[in-house]
Amino acid sequence: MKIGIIGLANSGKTTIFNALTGQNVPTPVYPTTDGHPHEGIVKVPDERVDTLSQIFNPKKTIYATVHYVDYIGLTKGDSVQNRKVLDVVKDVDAVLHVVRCFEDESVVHPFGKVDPYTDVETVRMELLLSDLDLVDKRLQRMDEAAKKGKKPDEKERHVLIKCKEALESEIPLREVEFSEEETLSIRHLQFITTKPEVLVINLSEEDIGTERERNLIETLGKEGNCPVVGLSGKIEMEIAQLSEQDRKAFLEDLGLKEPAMYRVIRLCYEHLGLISFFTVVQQEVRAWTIKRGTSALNAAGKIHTDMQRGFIKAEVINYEDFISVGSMAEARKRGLLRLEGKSYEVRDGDIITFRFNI
Ligand SMILES: Nc1nc2c(ncn2[C@@H]2O[C@H](COP(=O)(O)OP(=O)(O)OP(=O)(O)O)[C@@H](O)[C@H]2O)c(=O)[nH]1
Ligand SMILES: [Mg+2]
Repeated sequence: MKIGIIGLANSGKTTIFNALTGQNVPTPVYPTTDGHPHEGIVKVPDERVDTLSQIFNPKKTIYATVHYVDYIGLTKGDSVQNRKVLDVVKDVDAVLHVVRCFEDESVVHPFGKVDPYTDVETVRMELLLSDLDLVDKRLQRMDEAAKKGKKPDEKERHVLIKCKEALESEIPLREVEFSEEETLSIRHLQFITTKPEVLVINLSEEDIGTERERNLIETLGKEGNCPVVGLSGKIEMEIAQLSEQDRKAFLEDLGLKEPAMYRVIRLCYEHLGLISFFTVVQQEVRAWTIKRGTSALNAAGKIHTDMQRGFIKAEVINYEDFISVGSMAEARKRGLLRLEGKSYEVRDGDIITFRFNI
């Protein structure tokens, strides 16, 4: 899963990137305007994988991973600059939209005032405008090609006009119903408003767990129809730098259950409808991420196309059932290992061995 961190300049994107990845990228008090995007890959924490690894003691344990990207801020009314930012995140599975809620006079706010509602609206408007720009450019190119005698793809044009109407009414494309065919015909344009959004409200430490946090979460979540995480970037960045042991004590002091690096991943999984299944083969325990509703056949394809092509059966046991008996031999004896066909819908926590023939 790939997640792009976006927001206005100085909203705390890089601080939160550090909190989520454990990296230590500099976070100056003035806005960053150039340089390279920051990239970080972290493992998806999963106690079930830890336990399977203890039981099977494999040579290798491979967790699912999340790939974070952080770049410069979006700017109100600057479509050229914004294009640069959005090109960096156009292939992500979700955007993490950071909005500044912390007061700090030493940190410049692009509009001179901390106002989360206006900021969220501004960013969303820039995303809509950027997609609208892509639509217009594409339609224009199709017209030019038509003039030169090239037959335009009428289906695509039709979908583009549907997109244009939605965007002009300030509706993000993720809220528009498209048929499978329509989705395919515009997929190459990688519209940013088709991506699921998770909002992060970046609070001052004092605001954590307060009425202000609850209000912001409720109102902004309702407005944007998206999940909202409240956190303090600065504190979370410190937490991410600590050893596991110190971290526990620090979190307890703050009244936090878990670090943001876990919370954010979990929320993204939930929001994107993602689940995990596991494979235990040849000295390797491994977690795989799929969408809820994925068939055994497509889950096999996630591992290898050969496995999908030559699919025979999936031998399945759910993690909970496996743990209740403790070993594969015992599970087999008790008939807990099921043979499932291509259309079996994989469940969260399934341990699967694919039988295939190539
Ligand atoms: N007080 C406080 N300061 C914060 C918090 N989060 C970030 N900052 C500060 O705000 C400044 C900007 O933070 P960055 O993380 O660099 O912000 P950014 O969104 O990456 O900024 P650009 O990349 O320039 O757009 C830094 O000085 C941070 O220390 C927070 O939760 N509380
Ligand atoms: Mg930054």
